[in-house]
Amino acid sequence: MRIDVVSIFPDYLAPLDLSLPGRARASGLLDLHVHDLRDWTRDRHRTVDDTPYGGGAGMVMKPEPWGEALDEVVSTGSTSDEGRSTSDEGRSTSDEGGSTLIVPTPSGVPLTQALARDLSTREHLVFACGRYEGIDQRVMDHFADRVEVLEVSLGDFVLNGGEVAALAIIEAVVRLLPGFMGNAASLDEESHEDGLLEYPVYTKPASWRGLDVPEILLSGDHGRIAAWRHDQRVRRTRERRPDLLPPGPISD
Ligand code: JCQ
Repeated sequence: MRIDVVSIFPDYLAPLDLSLPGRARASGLLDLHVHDLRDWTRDRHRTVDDTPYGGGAGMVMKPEPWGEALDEVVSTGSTSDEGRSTSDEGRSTSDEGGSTLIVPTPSGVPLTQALARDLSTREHLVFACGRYEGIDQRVMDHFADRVEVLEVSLGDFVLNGGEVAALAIIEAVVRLLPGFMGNAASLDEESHEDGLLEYPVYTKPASWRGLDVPEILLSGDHGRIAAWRHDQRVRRTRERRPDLLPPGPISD
């Protein structure tokens, strides 16, 4: 998989050189490139924002630098550049179907494990990290004619920019790549009953600061342990995420 990230703060993406995606990169599973949006500005001040049409607070990211950046980055994607002449470098028309443009924003569709799994099957992901009040909508509308464009939200809260959200999405996706280490555990994840929160987990010591591990977990009775864990999942979900449970009376 290839991932390109475009941002006015490319240094924010430095953690990608360490963590989980860093290991996928080292193993050759992931080809990751971070770009500075200002490299595609043409004025002396390298301007990326302007005041919103219609009024309102804050600034909006101008479409022109994004257009020039994404013309280049979106088309470099998919399978490989090998065998492409240097005059063709980064250009193609036929392989653009392999690119998916992702714009992290609180106004997007929610990131779910199902969406992360879908994204992990794509050949080329491009992240457009916005700042201020967002990116001129015409950028997303224009590129939607060339590639799939997904505005994606991590949840109902506001960050200063898309960079931290892009990091989270990339980590959620890269850990699902086939051949990535620790993948056995993530396959396992899918075998769990769907749509419930996880049960609480414990390890040694059996007693810590006066708190004991639930005795059933020490019993060796795997049937009762499985039933207890299921009950914990249901209780936890009812308490923390009732939106995940089907409507109606509590059945246990
Ligand atoms: C993502 N949950 C919150 C903030 C505008 C593209 O335009 C904008 C992007 C951001 C950054 O993303 C988030 C976010 N998921 O704040 C404002």
